[in-house]
Amino acid sequence: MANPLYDGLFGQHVGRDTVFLHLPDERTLTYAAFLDMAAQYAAALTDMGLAPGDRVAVQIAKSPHALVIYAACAQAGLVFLPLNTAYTADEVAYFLENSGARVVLVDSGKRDAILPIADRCRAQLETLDADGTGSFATKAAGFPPHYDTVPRSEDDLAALLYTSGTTGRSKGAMLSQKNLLSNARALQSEWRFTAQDVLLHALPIFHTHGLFVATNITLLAGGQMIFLPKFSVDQMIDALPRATTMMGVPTFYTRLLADNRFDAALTRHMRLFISGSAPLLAETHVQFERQTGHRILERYGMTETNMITSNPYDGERRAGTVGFPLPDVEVKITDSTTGATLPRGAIGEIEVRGPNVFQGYWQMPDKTAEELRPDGFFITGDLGQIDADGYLSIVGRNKDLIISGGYNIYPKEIELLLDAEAGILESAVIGVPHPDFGESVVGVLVAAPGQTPDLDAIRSSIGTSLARFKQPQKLVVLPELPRNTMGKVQKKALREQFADVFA
Ligand code: MLC
Ligand code: AMP
Repeated sequence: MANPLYDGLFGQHVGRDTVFLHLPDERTLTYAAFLDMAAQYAAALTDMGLAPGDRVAVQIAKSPHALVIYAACAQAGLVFLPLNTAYTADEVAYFLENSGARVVLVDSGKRDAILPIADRCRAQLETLDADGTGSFATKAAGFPPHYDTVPRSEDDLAALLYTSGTTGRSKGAMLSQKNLLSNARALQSEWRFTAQDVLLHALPIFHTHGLFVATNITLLAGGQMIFLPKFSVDQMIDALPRATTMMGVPTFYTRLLADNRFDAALTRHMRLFISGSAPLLAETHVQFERQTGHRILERYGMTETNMITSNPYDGERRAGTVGFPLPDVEVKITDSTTGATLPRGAIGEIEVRGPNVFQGYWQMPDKTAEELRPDGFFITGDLGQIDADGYLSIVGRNKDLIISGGYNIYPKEIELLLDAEAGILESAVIGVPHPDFGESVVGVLVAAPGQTPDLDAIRSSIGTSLARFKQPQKLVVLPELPRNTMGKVQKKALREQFADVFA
C-alpha cells in the first residue's frame, strides 16, 4: 500500500539535483537534499515513539526545515499541526491540550516558555531553529537519509489546522491526504504550474495559503520557490526578476503598488500573479493592470475547504469576483435561515462540496454538525452571489470575523478577554477599513458603573495572552453599546461609527 500524499508531492518525479528552494544569500536546496533530510526527520520522529495518526505541533520560524517537517510527517504518516509564530504561550497551550500533540517543535528562544506547557500536556518538546540547528536537528542527524514511507490511505489525516471559532475557542480542521492532494492537482492544472516555474514565496507557512496552495503546487509540478523568510517590499523587488509566478494576500499587492520600482518593466517576464485569503479591492486589480500590464488572478478558499473557486487562467479575470468553482467542486448559494438553494443572482450563504472539503473539527462533533451538512455541503459563513456568467462574488460575511492582512481574527476571543478586565462592563470588537491590512481591529468598551478603565493597563494585560496581530489597534470607551430591539449588539452601527479611524 502506498502513501498518496507523500508519493504525490514528494515522490521521485523530479530530478534529484533540481533546485527546490532558493534561499537568501544565494544558497539553494535541491530536492535530493530536502528529501534526504525529510527521511532523517521522519526516522527521528518515529524513534521518539510516534505512531501514524499522532499529531506533531510545530511553532518555528519560516525556514526550509519547517517544510522538511511537513514532508517528514507525510512520510511517517503523522499529522502536521503548524502554528502561527505570533501565538503566545497561552494560545499554544490551548492547541497542545486540544490536539493531544505528542511532540512540539519550537524555536530555541521559545523553549523555556513552552516547556512547562508541553510537560503538562505530556508532549515531548524539541527545538528546531531557522538555521537548521536545535535538539531535534541533532537527533535527526543520527539517522541515515532513508526511511520506509509509512503506508496511508487517502482518507487518513495529513494535517490539523486551527481556525478561530465564533465562540472564542479555536477549532482544529482535519484535513485528509485526499483533501490536500486533490486541491493541489486541481490548482496545478488550472494555473498551469510546471517544472519551469519559480514561485516567489513570501507568505507564512503555517496557513493554507503559504503551505498548501503555494508549496503543494510547486512540489507537484517539480518547480522551484524563492523562499523569503517574510514579506518585504525590497526583497520582493530584488527577487522578482528571477521568478515566474507570485502568490500573496492583498496587502502584498497594495504595498508593492505603492513603490514606483514596481512597474511594467520589472514584471514583464512574469507569468502569473495570484491573490487570495482576503478581498482584493477592484480598484487594486485595476491599478495593478495599469501599473504592470498584468491582471491579478483572484481565488477564494478557506482552511476547511482548501481552494474553492478561481478566476480563469485563460479568459476574463473579473475584478471584484473570485471566479468559478474548481473542477469537482460544487458551489451553491443558499438561504441562511432555511438552507434552500437560491436562484442565480441572489445573495446568500456560500456552501461548498467536493474532495477538497475537510473531515470535520477535531473532537468537536457538535461544531462539525453545525457547519458540515450530512450531504457533504460545508456552510462557509461567507455571503456570495453568482452572476449570469457564473462568476462568484463574495459580498459579505455571515460570521463575525475580521480579516487583517490575511490573518483571521474572531472578535469573540478578544471580547472575552476585554470583558474580564478591571473596570469593564462589556465590550464589542469590530473590524474597520485599514489602508494597509484591509481591515483592522477596534475594541469598543463600556465602563462598569463608576469606573474609569485604564486603557494602557488593559492593553498590556491582554497582550500577554493574545498574539499581537489580534490586539485592538484602537480602544475606545462608549457610554453604552448600540443594541437592536432583541438586545443584540449592533456591530454594523459601530463599524459605521468608527469607519474612518484608520483612514
Ligand atoms: C503583522 N502585524 C499585523 C499583521 N501582521 N497586524 C495586523 N494584521 C496582520 N496581518 C503586526 C505585528 O504584530 C507588528 O505589530 C507589526 O504589525 C509589524 O509586524 P511585521 O511582522 O513586520 O509585519 P509585516 O511583516 O509587515 O506583516 C504584514 C503581512 C503579514 C501582511 C506581510 O501579516 C502576512 O504575511 N500576512 C499573510 C497572512 C496569510 O498568509 N494568510 C493566509 C491565511 S490562509 P507591532 O505592534 O509589534 O509593531 C486563508 C485561506 C485562503 O486565509 O484562502 O488562503
Ligand atoms: P481562513 O479561515 O483563514 O482559511 O480564512 C478563510 C476566509 O478568508 C474565507 O471564509 C473568506 O472569508 C476569506 N477569503 C479567502 N479568500 C478570499 C477572497 N479572495 N476574497 C474575499 N475573502 C476571501
